[in-house]
Amino acid sequence: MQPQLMSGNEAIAHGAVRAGGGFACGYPGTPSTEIVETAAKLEGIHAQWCVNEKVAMETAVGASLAGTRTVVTMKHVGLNVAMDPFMAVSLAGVNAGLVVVSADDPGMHSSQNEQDNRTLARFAKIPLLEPSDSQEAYDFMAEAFALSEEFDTPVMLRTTTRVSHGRGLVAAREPIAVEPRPYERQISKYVMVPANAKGRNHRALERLQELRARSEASALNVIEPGTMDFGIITSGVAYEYAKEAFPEAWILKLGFSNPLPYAKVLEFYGHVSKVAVVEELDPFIEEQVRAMGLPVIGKEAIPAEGELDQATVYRALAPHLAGGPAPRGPVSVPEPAQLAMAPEVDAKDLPVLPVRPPVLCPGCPHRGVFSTLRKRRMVPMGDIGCYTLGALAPLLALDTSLCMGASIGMMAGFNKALGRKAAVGVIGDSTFFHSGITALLDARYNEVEGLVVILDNRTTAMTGQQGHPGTGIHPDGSDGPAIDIVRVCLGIGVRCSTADVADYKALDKLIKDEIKTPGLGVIVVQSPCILLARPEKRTVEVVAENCNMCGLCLAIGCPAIAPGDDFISILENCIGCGLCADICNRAAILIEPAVAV
Ligand SMILES: Cc1ncc(C[n+]2csc(CCOP(=O)(O)OP(=O)(O)O)c2C)c(N)n1
Repeated sequence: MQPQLMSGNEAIAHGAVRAGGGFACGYPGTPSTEIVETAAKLEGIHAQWCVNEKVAMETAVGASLAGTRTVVTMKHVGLNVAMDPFMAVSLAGVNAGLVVVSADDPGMHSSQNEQDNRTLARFAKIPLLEPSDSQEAYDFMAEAFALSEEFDTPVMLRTTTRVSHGRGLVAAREPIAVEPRPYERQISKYVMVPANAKGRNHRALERLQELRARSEASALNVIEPGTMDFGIITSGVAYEYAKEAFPEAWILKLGFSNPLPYAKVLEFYGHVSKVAVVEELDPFIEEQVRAMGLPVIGKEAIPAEGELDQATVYRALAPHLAGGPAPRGPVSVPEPAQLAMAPEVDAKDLPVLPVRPPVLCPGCPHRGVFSTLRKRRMVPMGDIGCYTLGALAPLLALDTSLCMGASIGMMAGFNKALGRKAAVGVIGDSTFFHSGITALLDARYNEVEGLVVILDNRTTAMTGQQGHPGTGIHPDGSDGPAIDIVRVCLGIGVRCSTADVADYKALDKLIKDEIKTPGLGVIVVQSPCILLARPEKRTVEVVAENCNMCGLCLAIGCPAIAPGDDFISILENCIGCGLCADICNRAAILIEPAVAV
């Protein structure tokens, strides 16, 4: 078959199937999401979304114990949620191969923090594989499953945004036939009580030594000879940048980067007299090389934040080469102009792009909720989803956003500490199921005075419209049972009412009344994401003589409303949700059918 163009995420799913993988699960999170989405379209593998990453990890361990090669996927912060089972399964080990994909996001393209999860593989004493392109993402899956079974350990396959989302040609390999691995009862291995865990911990430490020997011999850790007296140790996508910036340098490419192959590193130092480590984010390899007592150029030159690129790597290291030890072979450090991306570009030659801050879509139902909430004297504790954009100007309707599910617990703590209903928690439907639900149980148990607004837009909008327990939609598009949020709330004894932003005035009143009512209350705003609902476009007109540019409608932050000198105008991207007409108190905005609101 001809090589196919695939993103790294697609390649991981295909690579899993080729290597006999039969189970894929995870929770959406950029840049990991498309792995489960791709697996859901492939034959021979079951794919499912789990309610959160912890449940996904536990589900994956169950599938592995049942004898199916399994891949579990999440974004870097998702692994924080899954840390408890992750650390324990390192000791318990696996039955069929278990691969944990951690998709990290250097540069925080769509994340609340920047963390380097290579450290978490080391922390958990498990092997770490780092593909640098789509072909490797595909090939490394087979290696990962094999290592997992041979060493009785979960294996982390760590990608970053550029590997996950970059596309490259992938040549399909021969499918791997997998022997069945029936489940065997092994209480001392799978029951992590202290007496058993001690033995397993000892085994994990022994395993680490055996894995180091394997990493020394692994074909994934290669020395690529160069012609300069300069060597670069690198892994993942940073390899591509290093290679392009210094095509004549010696390279030690670490595809299997934990445990670090000490002997191979020493061998590498035998070829060159100056070595740099090129890695994104933390000095993960660098610090281990330094601990070996070896001199190395590292984070004093290479940025420890954000993404790298060829030009950054070149600019960071070139000064360290000038005046260095005499070259052993013919040396030519590429001139800046030789780099694919010229390091020095005159800003005046670049096209000026307008600054486009992220903004809620025109017609987004979250906007109506924020418009009413911001009128109340409550501290709005936010959460993570599209609705986090409500914190930005001009809405300024959320005071906090910490991590998924935090809004309800923060609201509870705030109100308890002050002894009154001072804060409101604002949370999306997917986030509610992910980790808000336990905080609501807690608030009920602790008799919190509070209000929770659940923005039930019937999807996980932020990561691209995935299903969740509230919708029942599976990653292959099929329908499953949908769980009713209102009944969940009522079931735990919490007062719960519903609203729809289409009736803005009723929503406004409901929020006002609920704030005044003692106890804990939930309002579920049942208004579907505008990208799902795709309502018929209604025309909105401005009555110029009624508009005095008071700014009320502009304050809802709709990208379809533009200020003018004397009156506002409605732009073409308006979908006619009518919120601006509801908000205007001068009848300056009319919505078709021509009804002055
Ligand atoms: C621990 C963790 N997992 C996943 C994500 C990625 N993520 C951000 S918001 C979100 C869910 C948003 O869905 P919802 O709460 O329904 O809000 P919406 O975007 O639909 O408004 C996800 C999966 C994350 N930031 N953190």
